[in-house]
This record gives sequence, structure tokens and C-alpha cells, in this order.
Amino acid sequence: MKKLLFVVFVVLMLSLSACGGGAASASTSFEVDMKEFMFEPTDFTVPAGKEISIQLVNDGAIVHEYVIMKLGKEVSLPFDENDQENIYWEYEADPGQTINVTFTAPSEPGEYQVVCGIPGHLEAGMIGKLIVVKP
Ligand SMILES: [Cu+2]
Repeated sequence: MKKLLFVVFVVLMLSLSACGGGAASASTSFEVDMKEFMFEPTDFTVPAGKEISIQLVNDGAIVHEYVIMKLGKEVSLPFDENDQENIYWEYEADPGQTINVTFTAPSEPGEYQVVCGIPGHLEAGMIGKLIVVKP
């Protein structure tokens, strides 16, 4: 019996340490609240190349967008047509709307800028970060 308990203990410790790697905080699903004029929370960590479920909640009174820029691309203010080609993924939510949608996380680890693409919203503080880590 003692031996069995020891085995259980070792297995537990191994599984705990397996979770302690660099991707410990990476998640394949997250929820973001959008309102005037912020994302909450601002940052998310996801595993590279995995399908990510995102719940976009527009708690505001006007339309907002969740726009992920490509790696190494940051919006040059104001957000306009020049920035369109640098978008990795985007989705829009009407006021009061909750949207469940999926996208594939970028395959390259790094920090991706997240902005709201509605004119003036980025300037007002709608900025965040998608942190992509090795799965
Ligand atoms: Cu906005």
C-alpha cells in the first residue's frame, strides 16, 4: 500500500512539473471585454499554431473590433488602409453583443499587437497584446 501511495505521489509530481513549463499560462480559450475605450484584460498568452476559442463581449455603447496585427507590425497612427495588409485576424462586435468565434494562433512565437480598428479607439486606449508561445 505504501508503495502504491509513493507511485501515486511520483505521478502527481511529474504531472505538476509537466505543467510548470514555459507555456503554463498559455490557454486555447479566452474571453475579452471591449468597451469605451479599453480591452479587459489587455494581454493573452496562447500556444502557437493551435485553434483558439475567443469570446468577444462588447460591453460598450458603440461597435468595437478585436484586431490582431502580424508579428513585428505595429499600427502607425491613425489606423487606416496602410495597416489593413498587416492584420493577422480581426472580428467586430456590435454594442451589447457576445460573440464566440475561433481562429488559429500564429505559428511563430512572439508578441502581437492587438488594437481596436474603429477610428480613434486605439488612440483612446484600446490596445492589447497577444503573446504566442511554443506549445
Ligand atoms: Cu473600439
